[in-house]
Amino acid sequence: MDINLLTVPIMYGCDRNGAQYGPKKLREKNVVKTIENQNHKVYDFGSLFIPEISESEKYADHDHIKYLKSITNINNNLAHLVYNSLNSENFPFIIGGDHALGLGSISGASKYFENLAVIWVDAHGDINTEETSPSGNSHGMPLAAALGVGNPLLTNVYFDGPKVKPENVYIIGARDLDEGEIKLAKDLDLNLYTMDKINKIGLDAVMNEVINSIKSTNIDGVHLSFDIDALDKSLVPGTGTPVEGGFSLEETKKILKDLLSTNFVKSMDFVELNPLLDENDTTADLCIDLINWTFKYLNNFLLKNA
Ligand code: HAR
Ligand code: MN
Ligand code: MN
Ligand code: MN
Repeated sequence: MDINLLTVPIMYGCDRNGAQYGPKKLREKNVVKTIENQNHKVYDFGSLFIPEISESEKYADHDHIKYLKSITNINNNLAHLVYNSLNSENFPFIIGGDHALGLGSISGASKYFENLAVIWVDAHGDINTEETSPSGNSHGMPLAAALGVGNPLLTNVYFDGPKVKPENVYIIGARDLDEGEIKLAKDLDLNLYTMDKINKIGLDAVMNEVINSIKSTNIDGVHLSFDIDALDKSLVPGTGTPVEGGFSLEETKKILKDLLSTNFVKSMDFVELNPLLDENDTTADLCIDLINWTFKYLNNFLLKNA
């Protein structure tokens, strides 16, 4: 199938130097060829424009959310590219950069699909708001904003209001949630599969539950947002906020295979590689392995009206 590769070299969402070099590193590692070798046609649209802002201006737009206006603008632009990709029957594959870009991807996919679901594979929930965020880093907020919760500049990206319904949100692999995130997940009754829960009922059962749940509703598209820190800390030195107790490589591949072979994933983010933190490119090489695996199982793309 046809893939639109969109890269978003941002670090304003994590406020840590290096995440902006993820796309460059993965291009050097032949990410395009990797996808093509799995029999897809790749249109490389290059990187989104990221304005240069000095450190001293990070709180110019908001006293807690860093680089708020730039994050908003970048996500607005990304949303339109994702929407147009889907509209032209291509699969948008978005490489970051930090996870703040998830808001733009979801917003674009949400404009295209009537009833979008989001699967968020991550050590974190990324459902903080300006009130609950301990850091002010917007990569901890995109999923909340997509649910319509948080600062209006974020919740109204691309079009006003919520982009996804709480019952259509699945978080898999969380093990580092802030207090406010736990409360919001509970209040909204999100489908939250923490690592504790996964260890209790088993990954097989979790994947079956998620897939059956999506199949049993009238969801017409799934956006998969994959944060590499879902993997165990020991496997991903090249990411900004690694957390212990995460997935093994084998478990990660099972998650990706199970989700992608169902054919309902229509767009995907791949985020949070920080080449400056990496050790001998081990994380970058792991990313290439996972991207190869992803596109091996992404097949038989069916459009919503096909
Ligand atoms: N929950 C913390 C915060 O909001 C850390 C967020 C984390 N990092 C990510 N996102 N990589 O998944 O500041
Ligand atoms: Mn994340
Ligand atoms: Mn929609
Ligand atoms: Mn994370």
